Amino acid sequence: MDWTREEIRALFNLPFTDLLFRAATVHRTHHAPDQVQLCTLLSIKTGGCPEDCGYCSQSKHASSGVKATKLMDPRAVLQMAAQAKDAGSQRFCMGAAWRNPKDRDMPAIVEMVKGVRTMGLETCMTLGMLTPSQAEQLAEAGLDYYNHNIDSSPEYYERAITTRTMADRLDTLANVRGAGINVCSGGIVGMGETREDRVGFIHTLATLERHPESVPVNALVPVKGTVLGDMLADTPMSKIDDIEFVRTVAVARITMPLSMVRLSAGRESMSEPTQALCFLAGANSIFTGDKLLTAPNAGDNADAALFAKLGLKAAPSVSAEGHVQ
Ligand code: SAM
Ligand code: DTB
Ligand code: SF4
Repeated sequence: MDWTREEIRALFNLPFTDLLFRAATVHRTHHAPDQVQLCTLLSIKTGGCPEDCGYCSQSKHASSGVKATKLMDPRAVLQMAAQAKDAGSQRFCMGAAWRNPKDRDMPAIVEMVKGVRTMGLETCMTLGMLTPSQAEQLAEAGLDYYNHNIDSSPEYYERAITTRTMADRLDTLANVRGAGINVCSGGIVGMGETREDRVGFIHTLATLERHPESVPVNALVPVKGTVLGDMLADTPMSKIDDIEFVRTVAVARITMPLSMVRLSAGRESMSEPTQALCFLAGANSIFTGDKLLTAPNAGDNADAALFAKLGLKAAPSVSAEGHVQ
């Protein structure tokens, strides 16, 4: 559907109970409402990134204290993937703090994709901008998903990042699509943007020629030493309002009914009732484990307890060949 900004604004403006009812109805029409997909993140190359994303601990423009590392050895990556699989994860997402991969990095990246896939895990990579030929190489290796976020509305984007444009990001998404890889694209809520920016953010995703198969909705994790982390620490409005966050999840669900909506960063500091509202509003995927890329995550024990309380279960995992296991 071709959503207009007005329609998306009207969804955000609905009484909360109406919005939630509508989102939950869309959700259970297309997805099992008691199932949540489990994904595990690994930072395969941390820190020292030349980009200036104002939220990110890994930018070399930030003084967050995150140490820069080299690209991990593929064997060490496979060990981590095996642990994730044992812990019940379905998808293994590998992230690198790059503006874009260099051609000399590609053989190691391809080895990681092939190895993780052979284990029967879905593979996802997030490596920054991709050329059409790099996207082709990843597709040939069997990469299932590529994550590249638009992050915010076109208007707010420029306040958060100056070293690459929203148009650059959309080009990479087109290259990923063109190579036949599933698209994972979302953004961050709580960077000091307005409601109208959240409208523009969802509108950009929901009017892509094809909706991203996965839509991560992150709540800003304010990191000391980053532009946005420090800015928010100095203002009373230090964290996105929980109800507004749930509204954003609900509007993503209604406008992109078939996508997996991932309750991503920021869950660690989110109350159980807020997370429960997100699941009701249509979130059906989370990151497991006690670490995201550099920031803390809720952790498997907390998640197991929450799932038990809510009667949620891990979605059955799909092997690389597409068979339900
Ligand atoms: N360097 C690659 C890129 O930016 O395309 C991949 C890794 S990057 C860390 C992936 C995404 O994580 C960003 O686009 C952003 O949406 C999210 N992210 C990064 N730092 C965050 C933070 N402090 N809080 C919430 N989300 C964050
Ligand atoms: C996404 O949208 N969220 C994940 C994943 N894509 C790569 C990353 C969240 C990063 C949170 C900050 C950190 O760990 O440094
Ligand atoms: Fe680099 Fe990605 Fe962080 Fe931006 S979000 S500074 S591109 S690692």
